[in-house]
Amino acid sequence: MIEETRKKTFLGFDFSTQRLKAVVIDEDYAVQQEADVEFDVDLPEFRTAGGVVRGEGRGEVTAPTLLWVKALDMVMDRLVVAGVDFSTIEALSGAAQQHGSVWWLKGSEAKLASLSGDQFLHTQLATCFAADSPVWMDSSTTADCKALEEAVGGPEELARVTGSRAYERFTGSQIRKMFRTRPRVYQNTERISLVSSFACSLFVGKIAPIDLSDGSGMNLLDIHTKKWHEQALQACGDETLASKLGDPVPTATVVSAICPYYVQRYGFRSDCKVVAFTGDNCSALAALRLRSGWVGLSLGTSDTLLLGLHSAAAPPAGHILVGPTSAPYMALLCFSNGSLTRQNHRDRLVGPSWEAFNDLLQATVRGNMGYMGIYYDTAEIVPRAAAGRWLQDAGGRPADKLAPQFEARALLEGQAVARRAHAEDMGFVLDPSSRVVATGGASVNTALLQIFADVFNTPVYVQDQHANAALLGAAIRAAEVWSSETGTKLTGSEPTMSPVASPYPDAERIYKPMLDRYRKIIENIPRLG
Ligand code: XUL
Repeated sequence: MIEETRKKTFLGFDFSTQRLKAVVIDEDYAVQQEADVEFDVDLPEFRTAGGVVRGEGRGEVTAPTLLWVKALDMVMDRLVVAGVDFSTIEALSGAAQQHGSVWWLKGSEAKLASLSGDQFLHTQLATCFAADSPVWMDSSTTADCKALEEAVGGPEELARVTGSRAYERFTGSQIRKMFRTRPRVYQNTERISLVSSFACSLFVGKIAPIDLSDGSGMNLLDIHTKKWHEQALQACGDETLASKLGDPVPTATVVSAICPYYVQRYGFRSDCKVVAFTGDNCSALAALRLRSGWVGLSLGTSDTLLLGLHSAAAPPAGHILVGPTSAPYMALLCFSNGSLTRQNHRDRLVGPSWEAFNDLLQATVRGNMGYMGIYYDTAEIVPRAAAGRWLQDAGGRPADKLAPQFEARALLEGQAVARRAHAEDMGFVLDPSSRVVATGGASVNTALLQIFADVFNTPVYVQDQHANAALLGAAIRAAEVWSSETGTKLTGSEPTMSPVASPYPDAERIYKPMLDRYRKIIENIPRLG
């Protein structure tokens, strides 16, 4: 077959908290095959619950690293069963839960370099890990966070340099805890990987570099110079830490060709390219093809906002990361009151029907005659605040109760206004090319999307091609990096989406004042420390 007409496919993985997923896409970026391993169910011998193990110490949450290796053996076999022809895969990449760390014992890189195609990975790498992997759900490092912030000149300075204040789940404080409480593990560790770079290592047969985007979730990387921050490293380990981490690389990097193990065992081409793996949120941004000035809106249990940014401001809340694609930076904002809160109040106001709820909305006008509401059924992360409910009338006076139709609109408008206000706090600027790209369960609700279109004064598009944006993003990144390296244009590279909601001409006049009112309201609600 001549080179141009040979079938080309791309493989993506997502090492998420509860499962490992894989997807093969073609040149149109259409899904060809998928496979999935659920840790608790398929690998019960590791005794995980939800993919993790809760430790004896308060807030400790880890995952047995070998579980992920064994899951890869399994998912590869499932891809074989699904009929994947590995010889058509031009490039592969992956996404992984952010912040978790992998502790490679001394001598591990040599084992990675000499994998035999006759055996499973997990039997050959069984003795490679110095400790279980602390994961993003761990919250046991509050003291380490304080120490890190102090060493770098305070929380604002740490946020300016690394893109985030110190967070318990971020890798820097996790490393500091290991250094402090288990010095022998630290000393015996050859290299420290993120879950993403660890997973990439399994494909390249050497310790893969940390990519800049996922590396921004460590509180250790200077996101401006794109180098490790000396003071932060010193605060979290000793003089060997920089070499344990290795130099970070841009996310759109081909790390190397796939290692011979996969050629022998599965029939991959020996020149199949392995593109640096990255964090799941970074990968989701890639799946939505977000450019600077675009907003990715994932409407799930909680609402996550992904923003493409031209430059990096010091974020008061949320996180700024080096961008995984063309936008130089990205922001990540996670609002804990999302779909669950919307549903609770729908049920309270009209029962379990979105149709009935949307009828209520239709009975009100945009701007809700000045009635506003903030609904936190659960403690909120952005801003950090306790659960509560605050209602106001048009004059800014607190209201105890509103008629159901006003409550319905106050809830949704309040959420959309909060998303825009906090996006702007991160340095996000709307421009004429801006758009909101919505995903997730609630993105089918066009009444909700119309409110987002008006509040952001920008059209809303829906990405419904695939439910799992991080997984699809992994395969798309493999395709895009391969395409730019080889100079080959791929048919899937131009997303074909059409807007599902567009703003009314008076949207900015109605909602701009509400943004100011929202900022005033949140100044006065009880904050968590
Ligand atoms: C992001 C975070 C989570 C994990 C989940 O900061 O901690 O979204 O990436 O996999």
